[in-house]
Amino acid sequence: MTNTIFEEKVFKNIPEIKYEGESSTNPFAFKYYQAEEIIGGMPMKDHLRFAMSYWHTFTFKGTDPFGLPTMKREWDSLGNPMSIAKGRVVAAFEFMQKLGIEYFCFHDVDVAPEGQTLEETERNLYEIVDLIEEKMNETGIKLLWGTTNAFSHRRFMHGAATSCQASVFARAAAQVKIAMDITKRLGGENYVLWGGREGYETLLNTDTKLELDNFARFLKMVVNYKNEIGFTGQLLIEPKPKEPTKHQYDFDTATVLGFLRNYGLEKEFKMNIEANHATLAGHTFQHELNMARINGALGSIDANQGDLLLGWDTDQFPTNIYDAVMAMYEVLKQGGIAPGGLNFDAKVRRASFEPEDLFFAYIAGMDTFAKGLRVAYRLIEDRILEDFIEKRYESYSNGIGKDIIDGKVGLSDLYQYALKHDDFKLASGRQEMLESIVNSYIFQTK
Ligand code: XUL
Ligand code: CO
Repeated sequence: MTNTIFEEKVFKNIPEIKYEGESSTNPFAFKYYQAEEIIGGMPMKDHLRFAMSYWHTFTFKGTDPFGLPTMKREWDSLGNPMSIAKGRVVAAFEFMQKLGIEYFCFHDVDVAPEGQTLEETERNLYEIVDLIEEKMNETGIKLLWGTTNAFSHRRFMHGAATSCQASVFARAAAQVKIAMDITKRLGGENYVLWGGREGYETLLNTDTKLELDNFARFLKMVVNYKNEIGFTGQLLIEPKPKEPTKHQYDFDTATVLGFLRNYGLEKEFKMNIEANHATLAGHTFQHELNMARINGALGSIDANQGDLLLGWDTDQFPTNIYDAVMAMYEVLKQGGIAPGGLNFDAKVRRASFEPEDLFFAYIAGMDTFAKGLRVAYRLIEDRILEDFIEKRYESYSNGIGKDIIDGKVGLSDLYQYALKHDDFKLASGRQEMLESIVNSYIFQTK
């Protein structure tokens, strides 16, 4: 079936992307990403676990609030929506193979058109899933995570699990059920819940208590269903502070952790941290990764970047090396990202409309994170930050500091101590010195 969709390979003019090293000027080559190179006893590809986002790469057409589609895609000329959907699958697997990407992620609606009824939608979806499964078997490419889109359709205008309409809650639940079934069938290693419209626009019409309780009820159903079908993957929540709604309940990692703990769900979910969502929340990418990590909740990463001059989710390919270093630093400190990975939840700009641009974008993102991994690994190996931080807090390893840590003292004891000790032995934080060292690691690491 698959061979009859296109007469020739879709990306026939593009070579297989190989590693050529730092001095290469070939735009169709990796300069830093060498999949099999061992770093710290593990191939780079297993540290990074790169995934392709189906929606941005194969479904996105270059529209924005002011403009029509710009992308030139061969599959769009295949006629009816189901043929286009099949063409996308064939093209997507060819694309991943050319880049050596071993994972992908998708929402139900990215891969198959919605029908008039839920039944028809489900039929369409399973027809495409059959083809996806065939291609996965043929190529060995795996599913990092599946999810459902419960935010684009007009039925979700008031939310999905937090909608004021119970029938919409039910529809969202049905979609999650189907998407979880599919994720399990395809051997997905994670299942993601991003609360696209789980939030509110105005408190004039919103019962926040009921909405939050319902959101928790929904997540409990997800956990129950996971156990019912024996899905062994990791459940992930993806924090985002705003957009599409003005205020989203999954604002950031700290908010989500508080919510999960409030409803006794903290053992069931980890975070899928997205760089652009972190910056929209007024945090750095590293802050969000760090908060998740120290709370044992760092599950996976949506690797992209925003534009700090624009106040919305621009979902650009990650090219900022500093952010990539510090992101990989957090990943290494937690002992790896598996079973999560690095999903490029990123899209090419609408003026980058040619198929080649998709390759350039992924090469840029993969090289940035590969170099980030190399630098972060060396920083940790040389204990550059660790030794400094250890020394900075050494007052807690003996004397009164140790008593505080051991819970041996209270306010009265500390009052007595403070009466006698007002020499605070403060030391410089040395921020600029550390920044300079990190820079030299970036400059010098091959
Ligand atoms: C939206 C976003 C989503 C999730 C999956 O900002 O990041 O694409 O990653 O629904
Ligand atoms: Co995302």
